[in-house]
Order: sequence, then structure tokens, then C-alpha cells
Amino acid sequence: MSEKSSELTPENELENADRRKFFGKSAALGVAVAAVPMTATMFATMAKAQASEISENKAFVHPGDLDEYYGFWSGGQSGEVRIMGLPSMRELMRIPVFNTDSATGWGFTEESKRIKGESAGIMMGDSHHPHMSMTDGRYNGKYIFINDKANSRVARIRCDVMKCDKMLTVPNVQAIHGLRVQKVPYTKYVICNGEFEAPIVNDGSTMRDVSTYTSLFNVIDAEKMEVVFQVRVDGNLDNTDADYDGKYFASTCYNSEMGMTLGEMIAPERDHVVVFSLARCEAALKAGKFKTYNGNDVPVLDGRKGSKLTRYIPVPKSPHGLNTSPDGKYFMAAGKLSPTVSIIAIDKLDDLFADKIKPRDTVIAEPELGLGPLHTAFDGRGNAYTTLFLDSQIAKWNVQDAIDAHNGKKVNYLRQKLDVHYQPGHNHTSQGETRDADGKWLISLCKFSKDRFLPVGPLHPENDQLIDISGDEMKLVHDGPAFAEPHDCIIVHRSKVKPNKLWTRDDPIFAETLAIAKKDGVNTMADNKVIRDGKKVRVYMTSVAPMFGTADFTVKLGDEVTVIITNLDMIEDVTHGFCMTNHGVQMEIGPQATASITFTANKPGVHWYYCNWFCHALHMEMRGRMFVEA
Ligand code: K7E
Ligand code: CUA
Repeated sequence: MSEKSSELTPENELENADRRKFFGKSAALGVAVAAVPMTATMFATMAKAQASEISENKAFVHPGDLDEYYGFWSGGQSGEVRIMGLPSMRELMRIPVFNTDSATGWGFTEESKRIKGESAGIMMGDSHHPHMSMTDGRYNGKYIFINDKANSRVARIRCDVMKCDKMLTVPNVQAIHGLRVQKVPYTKYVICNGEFEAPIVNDGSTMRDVSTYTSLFNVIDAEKMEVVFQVRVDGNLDNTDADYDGKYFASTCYNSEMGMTLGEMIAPERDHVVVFSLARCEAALKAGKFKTYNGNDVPVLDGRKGSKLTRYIPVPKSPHGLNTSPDGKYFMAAGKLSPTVSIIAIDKLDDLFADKIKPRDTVIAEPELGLGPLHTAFDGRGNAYTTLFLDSQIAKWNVQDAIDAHNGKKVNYLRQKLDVHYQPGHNHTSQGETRDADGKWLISLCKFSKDRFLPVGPLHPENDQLIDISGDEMKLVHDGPAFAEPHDCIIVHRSKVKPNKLWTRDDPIFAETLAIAKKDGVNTMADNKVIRDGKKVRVYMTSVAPMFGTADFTVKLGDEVTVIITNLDMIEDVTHGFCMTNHGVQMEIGPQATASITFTANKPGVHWYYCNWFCHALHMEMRGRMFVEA
């Protein structure tokens, strides 16, 4: 063995495993060849069997081996974000965001309530679209942004600690749905759509007058997590994406006629894609051409039909997904109720905004793919993969061939249709929404799983299917049951993500807690102290496995007690918890972190608190007493 090949990177290890399996199979078949002469069909079958086995082997990650990709999954109406390892499809972590979480105390701790801000009282959410910040069209590993359709919020996850660190309720809108990031030159802005149309001033005065209804496109500062401006449009808004030039954003609209019933909403044969010119919007903002509403100071620009800020491109019929091809050439709008995907040439948009061409002139092909096209993903080799919700298939098609066919050339742009199980919504390829689209893996997020898993009652899991797209043919290699309800996901090469092993003491997530401690004259790294402040009591405690720094503390009946714990352990993976029994509170305290939680001491007597994250052989003994004096 040469020195080079003895170096086992995860990549060549995978290759070696493939080769072993491949040769094993050939050898076994070789024996058969000696006895029975091979026919052409037998060779073909053999090649096929080998190909699918190679796919399965590639997806298999041995115990102890690391995955090549991170997957960031929306948790749908569970409100969370999940981290997956790909290709193993192992679930690595859950990040509570819009939900509340018993294990970590998310939604209950003082720190999480501060992050949730004005929506701290809301305990649920509906997360759809997780997308990572980018630099020059490539993932930069800094943030994940995610929308909450249920409460019109946008949240940010910091990828160094994989915790939500900012949350924003978007004013003037109902239901933030499509969300993406500016790709180029970097993610200065997060863009998202207000889906449901309503009067901007929704005080009841015009609520039955549909002509006053509107939807807003929202542009958010990614660092400050504040709305920079909103753009009023005609029709509603659904999904969105950005270009690779830093010039245009595009959103689909499925209800251009402003129907209020299902029948009305699906009546028009054509809806539209709205294209936003960033430069023109910024100029209008600078020139003060906006209004504000509802007592907030968020500038609302007018991008309705006839405005200089937008263009409306008619496309068939209730379009849904909007995806930019990684070569930066096209916006693709999936037809949903039309069997087509509309290909919009981004290099024609300058002419469209200069009124040199008509909106439909930008649509350079509309390939027919099958029933219910929802979302399109890309492999970086010129192929597109579109989910067909009604057909329960993924259509693989070649973009250039589709354009050539549209121009009259006799060419079949459809490459393959693969059955998926069942009714796929989003799909996503490895790094497929960036310049680094590598064409290795495709995920199909199937909404129904019916007969694919052991039955678990009337409520079924979703089915997240992993498909190998590295060869000419798509190969289904894994069925992944998932709880409600991954809408969208991204697949990020592990080289892009560098999470911390410990917390650092200057982390902004608990900076405010430390400021309060400082005012109380407490050194959180050393002191165990009880500070009384009227009816409020702050209990400062350290923890080192397997002990809290405080064995007991005393408060009075009716006190509002805040327990502030600093985990002094410096060892990776030694997380402690704090739970006050019979008081409905518990939380996680990571190594070197400070966390705090508040409850009312409403029962006299002795109450044990304990560590609820297994940390040590004496974890059960890691507890103490609260005395509540009547
Ligand atoms: Cu198609 Cu909310 Cu992106 Cu669901 S959305 S599928
Ligand atoms: Cu500390 Cu368990």
C-alpha cells in the first residue's frame, strides 16, 4: 500500500468501501459465469445491481465515522430547525426556535425570552425555509435564517453555537412564507414574503373591502435583524429567491386576482412572478418615497403594477417554488397547477426594467414536466430536478435542452422520472442553491409516507428520501421518517461549518444576564449568592460535575425567584441542567455558559432541585434544596 492511499480521509475511505463491495460482487458473479454463459440482459442486470449497491454503500456511514454534509431541516409546524448528517440521514440536533422546548428550557429561560422579544408569549410556530448566509454566492457558515408563517416572524440561528440568537416579528403583514438570503456580494439582506393579503392598516375599517387588501415583500438587515423596507405588491406572494448579481429578487404569486375563496383563487389561467430591483428600491428609500403605517417606522415602498421598482411577469397557473439556477442564469417558477416550469432569463431583466421588452419576453422556455410541479433543485451540471406533487415523482430534466426544445429543436429534455413516496413538496440538492452545487445528493421531502414504515397510528411521519444523483440515473437510497413537517432543507458541506465546542464567557446570548450579575456585585465564575430585591430573589449558583455550588437556599412564600447558573466545567459535552421539581421549570446550561430561569415560590416547605442533563456517575446526587418559608 502506498503512503498516499493509506491515508484514510472520509472521502477515500468511502471509495475504498465501494470498491471492496464492487469487487466482491464481481467475484461472486465471476463464479456463475464459469457455469452458465452470460447473456447481454444478464450483464445489464448485473451492472444495474452493482450501480444501486454502490449508491447504497455511499449513503452508509459506519458507526463512529462522520458525515460529509450538514443538513439543516425546517421542522414545519413543530416550529424548530433540525440538524441532520448526510448522507447517513442521522438526526444530529434539534434547535428550538419558534416552539418551546422542555430539554433546553427554550421559551422559558430569561435568555430565550429576551431573544424572542415581543413574541416571548407565543409558544408555537410554523417554520418553513431555513437558508444559510452567503458570501459571493457560497455558504459562509455564519447564520441560518428561518421564517415563522404562523406568527409572521423571522429568526436567526448562529452557526457557531447552533442556537437561535435573534427573532423579529415583521410588522404590517400576515404569514411570512418564502424566505431566502441575498447571495451576492454577501448576505446583507434576508428577503421574505408576506403571504396572506389584508389591509395594511388592519383596524376593521375596510376588512370586507378586498380592494384594500395587499401583500408586502420584506427586506431585513441580516446583522441587525430589523426590517429595512417593505414593498407593496399586487396579488399575494409565495416563494422567493435572489440572483447571483446582487441586483434582483423574484417572488411567485399564486393569487393574482385576489380571490377570497378556493374557487376564486385558482380561477385565473395566469398568475405572475414579481421581480424587484434592489437598486431602484434602495434609491426610492433614500429619496423618501415611502409611507409608514400602524405607528411603526418601517418604510413601505409602492411596488404595485406600473411602479418602477417591480416588474410583473405572467406565468401559468398558481406558481409556487421560485429557484435560481446555480449558474446564475435563470429564475425558475414551478407551475403547481400547470404541468410546467417557467424559465425566466435573468440577463433579460435589465431590458425589462428599461421597458425595452415585454414581461413575457423574459420567459425563454416553459418545459412540461408532469403534474403538480412545486420546487426545483440543481446539480451544477446543467440538470434540474423538479418535484411533482400529484405524480409523486421527481422529474430530472436538462435546462439547455428545454430551452432548445422551446426554440423548435427536436430534443427530449426529460432525463428521468423517479417515483418518490409520496407527494413531495420541496427538494434540495447538495449545496444546490449556491455556486458550489456539487450534484451528489438530492433530498425529496415527501408529505405522505403511507405504507413505507411500521404503522404508528392515524398520524403518519413524513418521509425524507435521499437520492444519489452523482451518476446519470437518480437512485433512491434511504427513507427517512420525520416528524411534522420538514418543508424545506439545505445541504451544506461540512467544511463550511465550524461550531464551537464550549461557550465563551463573552457570548452575547447571556451578556445581559452577566450585566445584571455585575450590578448585583456577583462574580458568576465563583460566587454562590442570594440577592434579595423586594419580592424578587436572584439565586446565583455555579456548577461543576457533579455538584451545584449551592446545597440549599431560602426564600419566602410568594417570592419571584430567578435562578442563575454558571457551568464552570470546561470539558466538551459536559452540559448540566437545572430543574426545580413541581415548579414547571428546567433548563440546559452548556459548558462555560450562564443560564437563568424564573418561577414563583408558591408552595411552602422543602423542594429539591436537580441536574437533569446526565453529566457524571454521581449525576443523581447532583441536587439541592430550596426552603420556602411560609
Ligand atoms: Cu412548498 Cu412553505 Cu416552501 Cu411547503 S412551501 S412544500
Ligand atoms: Cu450535572 Cu447532571
